[in-house]
Amino acid sequence: MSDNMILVIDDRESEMYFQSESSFTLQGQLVPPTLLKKMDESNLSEDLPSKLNRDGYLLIRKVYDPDDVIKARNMVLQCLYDVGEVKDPYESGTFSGFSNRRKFYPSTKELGEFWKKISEMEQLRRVINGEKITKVMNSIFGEQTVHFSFAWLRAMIQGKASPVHIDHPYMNRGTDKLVTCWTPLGEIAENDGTIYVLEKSHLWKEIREKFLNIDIDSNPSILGHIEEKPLELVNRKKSIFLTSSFNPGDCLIFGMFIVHGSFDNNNRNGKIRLSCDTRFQPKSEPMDPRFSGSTPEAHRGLGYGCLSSSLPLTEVVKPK
Ligand SMILES: O=C(O)CCC(=O)C(=O)O
Ligand SMILES: [Fe+2]
Repeated sequence: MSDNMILVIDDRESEMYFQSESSFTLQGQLVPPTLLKKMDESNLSEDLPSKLNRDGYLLIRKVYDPDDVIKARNMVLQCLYDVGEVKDPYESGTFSGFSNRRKFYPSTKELGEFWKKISEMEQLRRVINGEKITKVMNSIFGEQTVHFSFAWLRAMIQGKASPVHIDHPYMNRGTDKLVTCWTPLGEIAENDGTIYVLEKSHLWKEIREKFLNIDIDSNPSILGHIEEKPLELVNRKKSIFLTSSFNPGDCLIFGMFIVHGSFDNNNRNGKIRLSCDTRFQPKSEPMDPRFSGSTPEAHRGLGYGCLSSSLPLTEVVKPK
């Protein structure tokens, strides 16, 4: 073995997670520590556009005021408490194992309206659409930016995870100058079902070609997510899961073609993982009409009822 190889291995090891008990699983399957690496952190003084181009993502800490994030979190939790899904005290964000949501909101339409009301609360919008993140987005695009009015608020209980996918097939009827901003609402530890991106996957031709111009709403039989198991995909492409824990105030920004998903929420105390994803683009570019305006139709015309989180936390859904 050459010196060079030893150096490479040492360098990788210092960045990997070495836990005696890995808490990272995907559909119950353990993710070997050798396939995990910490995301690189960026700060606002860096050349963010080139870094986003190069790495496919930007992890930026302390973008939002943490107090605002906690206020948004507590507002969401209180709404979940009101439908019986969160235990007392609601601020702890512990799943009750029970739900009254469907009793109060029996139809998809009503469930969607309930989720819309929460998603549009001022406490949440002050964070996810506020001045601080907009400034970051303006500097990334080098011009004035705007956000989709639609927001993807997610509450993930133990055992739940988002499937491996890219965002492009879900939101490509406007400009391709579009980024996702993933905002944790509260602390998210490594075993709380945190988000991952696959290293360098934004450059994979295979995925780009497979999904380019695919639109999940124009053909209902098309699957938006990637069918191959993430562990198999990572091994086949000789990639790695890049991930992190998060604190209130942090955000993760990435483009439409990077492969990502979330690990299973393995928190043993029943802590719900709360996050919200939003989309930003230049103001001068056309916006996907499904996600703009005061009553965004979103996917399949269901509005906020298209989101799996609009369903009671006790109900299981198949990813689309
Ligand atoms: O929060 C998750 O589990 C997935 C988030 C995601 O897919 C996104 O932000 O685009
Ligand atoms: Fe996504």
